Amino acid sequence: MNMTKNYLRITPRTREAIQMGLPLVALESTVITHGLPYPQNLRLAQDMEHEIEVAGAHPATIGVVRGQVVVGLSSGDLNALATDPQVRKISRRDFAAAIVQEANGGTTVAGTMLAARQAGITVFATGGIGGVHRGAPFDISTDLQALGDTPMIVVCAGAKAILDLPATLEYLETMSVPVIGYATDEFPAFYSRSSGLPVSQRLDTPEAIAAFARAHWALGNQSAVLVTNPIPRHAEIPREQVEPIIVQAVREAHERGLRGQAVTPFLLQRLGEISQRRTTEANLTLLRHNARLAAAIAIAWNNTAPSSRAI
Ligand code: PSU
Ligand code: MN
Repeated sequence: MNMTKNYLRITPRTREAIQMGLPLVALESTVITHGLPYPQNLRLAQDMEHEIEVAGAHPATIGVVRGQVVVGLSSGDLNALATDPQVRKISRRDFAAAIVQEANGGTTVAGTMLAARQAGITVFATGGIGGVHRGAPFDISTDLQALGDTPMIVVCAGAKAILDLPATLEYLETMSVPVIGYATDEFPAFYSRSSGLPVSQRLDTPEAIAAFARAHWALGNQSAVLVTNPIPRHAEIPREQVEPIIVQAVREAHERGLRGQAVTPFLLQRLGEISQRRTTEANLTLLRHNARLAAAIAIAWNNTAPSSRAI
């Protein structure tokens, strides 16, 4: 059932935190390798870990280094992934290829969830999950499958606005994934706080989220609890401003015939160029914001002793 230790390496600091039952937050690395340019990507990775530590929890960034799946990347590892021009994007099906070819890779939401689960980590922070792409209804991110079959609390700022949000929400419903609005009734749209679409449940505190997750899993559900945390107001790009840029970038992706893994990184990069980095700045802010909330949820989760669980 577990990846053998040859494939999965939990670094000592992270292993100790797991063994001591301390609050942990997993972090993905595709945002480092394919989501942001160097050196912002490296700084962001360090900032997210710092936010989690300041909040009183332990970060464990996950990625693939020379064919080994690492839970709790060192700063040297982060630097290697942030600067490797050959670095791969690793979703669930890509692990084995990276392992046998001893490659470096950034793990997506789906890939990170797989490794975090093997390590026994319950809370995970990212920027925006993948979803159903616009105008390409068969391009559905594996992130949605992973959310459907991995019991984990995943904190995000909604699905990336480049996606078909109504279709993405329908898919999450099909996969039995509760979509929690953190202090909001609306599904946030990544760069914008609102989408006009409802969440399945609003919750206003980390403690309520921890209690919700316990109840969800106590009944035998295997799906994730998706917590959506709207981007802070000061960093928000209103929907009517970002939407035309997204339409343009999606059109360019179609014109270039981009497919598969290349689509999301292209769109994020083009949005940054067209908006003169405004979308990139918003992305950085929401990532740090999500790290903070995830740390609070990890602490709340740990404070609810399993012995006091009423199943
Ligand atoms: N959020 C960001 N930047 C990113 C991603 C999310 O702010 O780069 C990544 C995540 O790792 C997510 C992936 O899992 O994009 C989705 O890619 P795809 O649509 O190809 O499944
Ligand atoms: Mn895709």
